[in-house]
Amino acid sequence: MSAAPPSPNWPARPADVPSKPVADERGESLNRRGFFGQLGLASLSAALGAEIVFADRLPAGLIPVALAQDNTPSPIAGKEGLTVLNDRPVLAETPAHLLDDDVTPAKYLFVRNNGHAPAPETLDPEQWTLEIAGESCERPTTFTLKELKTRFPHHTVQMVLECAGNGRSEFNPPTSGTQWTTGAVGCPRWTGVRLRDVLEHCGIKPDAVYLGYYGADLHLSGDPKKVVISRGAPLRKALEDETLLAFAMNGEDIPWQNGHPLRLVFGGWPASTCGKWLKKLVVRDREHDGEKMTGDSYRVPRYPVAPGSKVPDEDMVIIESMPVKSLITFPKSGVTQALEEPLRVRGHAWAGEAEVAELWLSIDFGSTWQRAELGKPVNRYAWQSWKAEMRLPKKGYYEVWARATDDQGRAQPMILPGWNPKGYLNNTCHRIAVQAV
Ligand SMILES: Nc1nc2c(c(=O)[nH]1)N[C@H]1C(S)=C(S)[C@@H](COP(=O)(O)O)O[C@H]1N2
Ligand SMILES: [Mo]
Repeated sequence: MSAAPPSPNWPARPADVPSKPVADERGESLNRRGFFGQLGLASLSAALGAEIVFADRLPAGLIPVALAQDNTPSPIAGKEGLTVLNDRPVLAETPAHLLDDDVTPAKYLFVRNNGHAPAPETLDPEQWTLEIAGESCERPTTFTLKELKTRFPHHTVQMVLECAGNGRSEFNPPTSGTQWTTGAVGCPRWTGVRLRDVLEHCGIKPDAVYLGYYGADLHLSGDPKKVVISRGAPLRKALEDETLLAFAMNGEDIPWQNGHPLRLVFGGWPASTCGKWLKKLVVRDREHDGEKMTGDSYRVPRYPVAPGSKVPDEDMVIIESMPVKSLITFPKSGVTQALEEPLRVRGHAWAGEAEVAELWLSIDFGSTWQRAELGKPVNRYAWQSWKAEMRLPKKGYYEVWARATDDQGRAQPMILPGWNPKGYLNNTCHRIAVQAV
């Protein structure tokens, strides 16, 4: 027998917080509370074109996911079917159903640029160099990419890459930054040399505590002296087996927008730590103080705060491990399902530095849960695939919700985790719409 289902932890939405507009299928703006003020359940069902079967369990104020989705695709070079959120800088996320592969193909890996990507003709692997320096590096050295590849053993690790702001669009009140829905995540296979091997070769002084990176991208202002982003991780993280200086992804060159010819990859940490178009690393005797290491950037309050709060700087802490999370990658949201057939559902789950222990599914807005079959990760920091067969009791509109629990007993919240000033770490249950006919 399976363990008890995860207990509901429905968050109280503060009554005085202004609701965020949500675009409906006709492109009209709906106000979450206004929507339900004007429309009853009957008109909601009419808009969906089906009866909401578990309507008695539908939380007040929740927009059915079939009405809340917006998958307007637009092309960028080398990418297929991604939703482009911005073009300067390029920001593009992946619709959930395109993340169905166990190993994310290059064409489906999201793009998050803080500045302008270096021009492709400047990214010659033959000419590329990486400088290792910083006050806590014994022997500062500049390697050519060729030297890195020939001097150090190669390792291949499949690792989740997820922007800490993935899911930001759902926070209320809205927070500034890219309004990602669910698609700023992927899990390709990275090949490179271990950062530890290279750092040990250069010598790490006993006072070293942090590693910072610099890339070759250009600041949005066009000022070459301005740094786009310069983050990193504590030395203990930098020295892990899985931390790579990656020169290949899925056995090929890393795509241009994703950091070709060299990028840093940390397992289970925000993707902002994984410097692209990598030119320089600094071994620091203090917490790295590069661009986007301070203030609200990639930081969250050390205690829960009321939505909309101002949080003192000294109470903000750097995000480390990403939280437990999952995606339903099949079927595509909005699918029509024959009632006689079992509904086959599958997806992936991941939990930062932890492992996913359980995956539960609900078709009745989180009232009851069914356990899915969950696979093991191919290695630490890879996502885990899961699948299940479900039975829909009668014709009508359903939502499938997926909820993962990690090996520390932490589960995804059903609607929203704690609000924070920059809208990071939204690991809400993913929801898809299904209509049984
Ligand atoms: N040089 C450089 N590295 C960078 C960034 C950047 O703008 N420039 N963005 C970071 C952030 S915030 C994220 S989420 C990931 C995105 O990686 P991707 O574009 O390959 O998906 O790269 C990180 N590394
Ligand atoms: Mo990010």
